[in-house]
This record gives sequence, C-alpha cells and structure tokens, in this order.
Amino acid sequence: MEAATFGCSHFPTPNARSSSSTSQSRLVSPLELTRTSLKFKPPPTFSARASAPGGGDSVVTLLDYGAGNVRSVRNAIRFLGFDIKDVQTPEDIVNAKRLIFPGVGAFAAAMDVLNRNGLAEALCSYIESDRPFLGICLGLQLLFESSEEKGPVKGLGLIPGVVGRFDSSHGCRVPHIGWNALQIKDDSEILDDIGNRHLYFVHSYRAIPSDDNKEWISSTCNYGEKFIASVRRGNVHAVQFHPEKSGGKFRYYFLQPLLIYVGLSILRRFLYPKSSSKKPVQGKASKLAKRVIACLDVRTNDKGDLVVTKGDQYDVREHTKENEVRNLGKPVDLAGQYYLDGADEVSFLNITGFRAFPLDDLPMLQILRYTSENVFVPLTVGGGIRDFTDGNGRYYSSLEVASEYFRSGADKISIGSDAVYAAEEFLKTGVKSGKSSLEQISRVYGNQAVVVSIDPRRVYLRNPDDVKFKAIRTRNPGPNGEEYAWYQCTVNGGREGRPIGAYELAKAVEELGAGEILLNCIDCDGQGKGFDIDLIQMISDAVSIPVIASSGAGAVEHFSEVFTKTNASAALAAGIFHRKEVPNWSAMSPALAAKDSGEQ
Ligand code: 1PR
Repeated sequence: MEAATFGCSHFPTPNARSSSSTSQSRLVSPLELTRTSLKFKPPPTFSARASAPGGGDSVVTLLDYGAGNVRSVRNAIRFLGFDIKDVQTPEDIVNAKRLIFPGVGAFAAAMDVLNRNGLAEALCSYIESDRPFLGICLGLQLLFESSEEKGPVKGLGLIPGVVGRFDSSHGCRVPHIGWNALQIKDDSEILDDIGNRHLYFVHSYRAIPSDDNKEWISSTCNYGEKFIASVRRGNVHAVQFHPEKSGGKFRYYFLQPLLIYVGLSILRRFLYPKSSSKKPVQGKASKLAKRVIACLDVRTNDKGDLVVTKGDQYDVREHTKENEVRNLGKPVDLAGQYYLDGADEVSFLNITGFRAFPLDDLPMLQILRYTSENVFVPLTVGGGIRDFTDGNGRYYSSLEVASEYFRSGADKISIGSDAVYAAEEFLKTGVKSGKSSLEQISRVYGNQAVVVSIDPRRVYLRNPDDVKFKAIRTRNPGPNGEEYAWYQCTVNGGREGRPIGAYELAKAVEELGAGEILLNCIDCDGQGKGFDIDLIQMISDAVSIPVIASSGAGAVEHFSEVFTKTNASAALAAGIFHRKEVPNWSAMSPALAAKDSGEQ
C-alpha cells in the first residue's frame, strides 16, 4: 500500500457505533443520514450463499480501523454465511473466535491506530497464542518487524523482515496490480483449493523471503523478484493478495453443490478449517496476467433514471427525433453479468458527474453498494471527483467524495477533468501543491487506489514541431494526409480541449501520485475498429505505472493486438460487451485464461 495519513480519529469510540453483528463499523456520515429518497430498487442476488455452522459459532470478528474499503471483505464473509462483529476494544480481539484483519491504507498510519487504541498488544498476544487469524494485504505486512513505507516504521514484529518497495528499475510497473500466480508450499492449508489459478494483487510494498522468515512462508510470487505472497504458522494466516477480489468461479462441493469463487475458497478454508482438503497443485511460475476490464458509462437519462449508456466518440444520444440518451440497461445487473462472464475488473464512469456534485448522486453510491455484494473483482468508480462547495456554502473536499465511494464498495476511484487542471498547474509552477484531489486521495488511500482517466483527441499536424506538446508519426494519416498527430487532453467529457497533451499529462499525474492511467481516445471510442496503438504505445512507454488501454475494441483480436504491440497492462472496453459480441471471454482475457488454468 502507499503512503497515507488517513484520519486515525476515524477510529470510532466504543459508544459511537453499533455492536450489531451486521453493522458497518465506521461512523455513518452525515451525508448518508440526511439523504433518504433513493430512486433505486435492490437487485436480485446472483448466487446462493453458503450456510455457516450453527450454535453461535457463525461470527467472524473483523478489525476495520476505518481507512478504506473493506466492504468487499464484509460481503465475502456474509456470502459465506457468517455474521460480523467489529472490533471496538482490545477485549474484542481477546474474545474473538476467529479474527480477520483486512489492512488498508498505509503502514505507519495503521500502526499508529493499533498502538493508540491498545490493539497492537492484543493482536500480538492473540497471534502468539495460535488463535485463528487471517491478515489481508497490509494485514500481512504489519506482522513484520518494520516497513520502509514513509519510514522506517516499526511493525508488530512477529515475523522477521523488513517490508520494502518494489524496485521499478527491474522493469516492472509499480504498483503491482493484477492477477499473478503463487508458488505454494505443501502445508498452506487455506490455499489448498486454488491450484494454478491466479489471485488479485494490488500493492507497492512487499516482504522478501529470507532464512529468518522461511518457516512462516506458505507461498511466494514473482514480480521482478520473488516476494512473500502468504504466511502461515498453525492457525495464523496472512496473505498479500486480495481473496475477496480474486473472483473466477468454479464448482465446489461442501455440504451441497455450491458455485464458489477462487478467492472466496481461501476465505472459506479459513472459516471452515476442518473441511476436506485436497493437496495443492504446484503453481507454475508465471508473470502478471493482462487484465480485461468491462466499463459501464453511467448517466441520468431524461426520465431521471441512472442508466448504462454508450457513445460514439462520446456522443451518447440516439440520432432520432427524440434525441434521447442511449439506454443499454441497469448498471448493477450489467456489472453482475460481466463479472459472471469473466471480467477481471468492472469500472463505472458517471459521465455527467462534472455537472453535479457526486454525493448528490446517491443512486451511484447505491449502485456500488449493491454491486459489491455479489461482484468479487475490483470496482472502480469515476466522474465528478473534485472539491465542491454546495448551494449552502458547505465545502466538501474531493477526499470526502472519494471516501464515500470507497465506503460504498469502490476499490479505486478515477479522476478525469480535475487531474487535467492539477497537471496543468503542476507543469506551470513546477510545484506539487499537495492540494489537488489526485494528491490528497493518493496520499490517504495510496496511489494504487487512484486512476487518472485521460480523454484525448487526435490533432493532426504536418510537422511535429508545430506544437510544444509531444507529437508522433501516426499510422492513421489525417484527412489531408497529415502524418503527425498530438493528443490534446479534454475535460468535461470531451467538451473542452485543454492546452496540454496526453503525454505531458500522463507524466505529470504519475508524479502527482496516480497509480494507474485509464487511456481513452475520443476518436476511437465506440468505433469498434481497434485501440489507438500509437497513443497507447507512446503513453505506456512514457510512464512506469500501469496503463489501461481503452476505446475502440470491436473484436477479440483487438485485445491481442494491444497486448502484443504495446506495454499496456490492461484493456478496457464497453460497446463490445453491451452488444454481446464476446463469444469467449477467456480467448480475449489473458488474465481469465491464467486464472482458469488450474480448472479441473
Ligand atoms: O472528468 O472526472 O468528471 O470524469 C468523467 C469520466 O467520464 C471520465 O473518465 C471520462 O472518460 C468519462 N466520460 C465522460 N463523457 C463520456 C462520454 O462518453 N460522453 N465516457 C465519458 C468515456 C470512454 C470509455 C469507454 C471506452 C470504451 N467513455 O469509458 O467506455 O471508450 O468504449 P468502447 O469499447 O465502446 O469503444 P470527470
């Protein structure tokens, strides 16, 4: 995880929140309390849930200190038939029957919360007495002696070793985002069902195997170097990847036939430790798989309903007399469908978010809440994320907006227009103000949680020196035979061109803290003729963070082309999925193929 200074004051006092087993742990925001009129019906669930053991043994104690989205972990636990009790005091840890610690945010801030609330000591004695424990992501890192993240910072000191940052000079993009394979040791137990299937990682820091910690290691993974993917000692487990985000279904038989998911099988093995065990299949060494992302452009139509729409070169209106917004279906239903089909991630872009204040758009928050109940792959949401002052003069920071999205189930937020303004300012002054939405959110939630969405339009040139922005020779000459083009960034959904190129923007937002770039291209959007290879090559070679290629997919071959000809880490598409033109997701998605490679 990345640097963060999230509000440790967010940690609720015992009286401040309900101790109900099903309540969200964090204080409910005033925004949530004051807005009630939701024009939204809960969708049906997609699959049957498991039933937990009875006799009061169906409670999982969850350590959520309020630093980010642990909604998916909650949903996954409930999906497996368990109730949740939130830790409010050190005694709750002492009395837990099984404890899950989904660490989010940054190492130093998390340790600060644990120390200030007396939780660190309780955690150490719980783990030292070999009680059932599962740490996730930062929940693994905190078990080590220290971390270099904004440090050195002392950790819980249970496992020898220092957590350090991935070295991007090995040619790997940092953060490490996506699906990767494990090398599993025989006695991993909770990994027994996953075989060769890949798991979802998102982190910039990692622990390295050594002679001192080798007795703890239950699996490793490769990303430029070998790092610790999971540890196990007795009943104590911790994993660097996200089981709750590692979807990919397979059929599992436990009491009754149950459709279960790769990542959830790990949680299930932790929650039901006595269930029958298969010997793990040794994972093949593998590199990070490329991801395929289903994108849902969402906006309110003329009747006031939030619908999925899709434009041609960003024009989402039907060319009829009524000129209505193209309505392609309901966001939650489509997201669920694409997840079941095999999408590696799902993105929601509120394409008219720039007009209104996103937190007025409660249906968008509800869409995230409902989607995250059944969709166990990463969810990104974007549109309108910026600082905002409402009609009553109340100021909301972009951080509040993002926090609300994270609480509602988003794993990443995507910033478009506001990142353009921030980059322009940075390039003009050469100073990082620290105040832009991009900087604020990545400082608090880590840069892996912040995507910058770029909406460039091709501008043709006869001579590359005619502009001060980076221009390239294009394989699609302009209408008058121009051989060069630069890519002008736009804001407000392509409505306004800005004096900055996509290349300059990408480099600037990487410096300002973006963890990923979603690279659209207005010229290609909705055309189905393939991605803009020139643009994607230029940007993916210019930055060391992952680049998501977007706009123009119209055939499975377009995905192979973008992955072979450029350094894109992922490809995003919309129309091809809405038009149901994908016969076989695994042919299109190397990540899906990799995830399924252990299928029996
Ligand atoms: O500027 O922070 O409010 O964010 C607005 C977000 O909404 C941005 O991410 C911007 O890309 C997106 N957006 C705004 N207007 C539109 C529009 O279509 N009128 N959609 C829009 C952008 C592009 C992709 C699309 C791909 C793939 N759509 O999301 O899904 O091009 O499409 P295809 O596979 O069908 O070719 P802010």
